[in-house]
Amino acid sequence: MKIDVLALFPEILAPALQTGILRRAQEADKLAVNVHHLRDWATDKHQSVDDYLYGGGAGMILKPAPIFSALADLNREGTAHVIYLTPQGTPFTQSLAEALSLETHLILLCGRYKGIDERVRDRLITTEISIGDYVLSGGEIAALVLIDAIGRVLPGALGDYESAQVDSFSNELLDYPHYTRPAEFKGMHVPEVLLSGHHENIERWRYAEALKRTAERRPDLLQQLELSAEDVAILEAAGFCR
Ligand code: JEW
Repeated sequence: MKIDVLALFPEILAPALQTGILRRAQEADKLAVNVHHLRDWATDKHQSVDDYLYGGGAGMILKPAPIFSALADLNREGTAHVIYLTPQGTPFTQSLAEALSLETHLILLCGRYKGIDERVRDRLITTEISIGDYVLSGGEIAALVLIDAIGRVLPGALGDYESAQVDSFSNELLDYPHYTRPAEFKGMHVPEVLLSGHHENIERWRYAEALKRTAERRPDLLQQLELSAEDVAILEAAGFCR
């Protein structure tokens, strides 16, 4: 997987790309990330990349010419999936991360100020993606979120993702509570079942905790699932009625 990032503040991405799973994915040649400075494609003597809005109004947007030149250079083959991060995009989800991890070449365009000229969207953007319903000051951090989520599901990048998937319910439910040593800390005890060594009971307990936590915190997620009779029994016993 090759990812080109086009940004006005490329330095925002560097430390995260050099850390942890993303670093290892790149060292293992599963992932190649190149961050480019949009200003390198500016042509006037002031290297300007932004301009005022036609029709008036406060603020600036990124002008089309530098972005068109940059994307012509970065997408010479014409095969890249070109993504613009914006609050107006398709919501980013784990399944979208998994789908994008199968692409060979992504280009992530990071806007700044009040966004980009609409003609960039019309002509050059394959997909607009939103990482959530809040307004960032630019697309760089959103791009980083995408790269991080995609990087850790790349085939062979983690070795842990496959094993994380061993919990058959980890895709659809919130995670269950985790504990490590000591068994008692400041008067708080680790649930007895986890100390029992009884793997079937442990798995049942974890499943029930995940189900209850999802019902409590994310009823919207639960709504999308087909609940079994056992699930309903667990939820009713915990005082959740449907
Ligand atoms: C995000 C890129 C570029 C993505 C998610 N858009 C916009 C906008 C901004 C300020 C004022 C008016 C409009 C900020 N902004 C961005 C925000 C991505 C840009 C400029 C972004 N949240 N925020 N999910």
